[in-house]
Amino acid sequence: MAARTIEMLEKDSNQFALIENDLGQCRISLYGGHIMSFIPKSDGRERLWVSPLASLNGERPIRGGIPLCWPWFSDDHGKPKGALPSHGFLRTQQWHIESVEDHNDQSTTVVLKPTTSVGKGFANACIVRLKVTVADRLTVVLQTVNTDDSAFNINCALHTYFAIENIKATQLDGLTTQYRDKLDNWEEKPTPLPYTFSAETDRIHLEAPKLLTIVESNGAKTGIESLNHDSIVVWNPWQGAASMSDMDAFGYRQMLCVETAVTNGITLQPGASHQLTQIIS
Ligand code: TA6
Repeated sequence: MAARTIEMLEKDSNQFALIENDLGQCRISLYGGHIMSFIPKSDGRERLWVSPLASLNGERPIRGGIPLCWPWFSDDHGKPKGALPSHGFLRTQQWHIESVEDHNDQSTTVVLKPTTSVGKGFANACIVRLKVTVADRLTVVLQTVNTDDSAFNINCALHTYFAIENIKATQLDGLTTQYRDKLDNWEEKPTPLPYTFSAETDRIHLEAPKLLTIVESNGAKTGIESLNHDSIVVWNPWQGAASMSDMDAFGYRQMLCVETAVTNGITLQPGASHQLTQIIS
């Protein structure tokens, strides 16, 4: 029988779950339903980046790991900027573990639910779950089920901070068409090929490739498989990190956000469900 453990620890009035099996290890903060770490046993390399200055006590969203953006992305909620919390209200509330299931392939699935799936700016009846499967890859599914008697529209994203050795020696493979540049009035521009990084980057790519790869000059490769998305967001704050209280000035060098996202809106009919999925290898 596979050796699987799940350990709960409390710190700063927040609870953390450590799930470990023969294939991998994953750490989740119950505040935010926030995955903070994934390490496959095959190579022992941490795939996720969390800022050393991240707030972990529930006072603000955790800087790093996989913030859950729902039911809108960034400030795109149809209200004046700042009227509603950026990236929605899942990542700033307490979650709980609904179930833990071991599978014959030695993987483990943990299902978590938020305290509430309604909030200021969104009032439709629905069920939200986060399904995390720990294996030699990490499968993350943000599920939305419409239990209302009317349709509703959402945006969402798995806002993943990937750990890299040096952003200046990193390339992102798999994006080839156009993106909208948040730093230039959302102007549409061609994806640079090769996709390397030398300045602040904040882009919504208007394509939904299934497979992306972060390729580092030290030979490390991180696979990012996406399902049920309509776009990919790529972000690195570069020198902007210096003005972020929960990021050290040079933290931008060790991270790259590649986000599996729905940013063009998806309408869920009553009874319908959506599973935004990112698989990290
Ligand atoms: O995903 C890119 C982005 O929308 C950036 O514009 C930046 O705001 C980033 O998300 C981080 O947002 P946060 O609210 O977590 O500081």
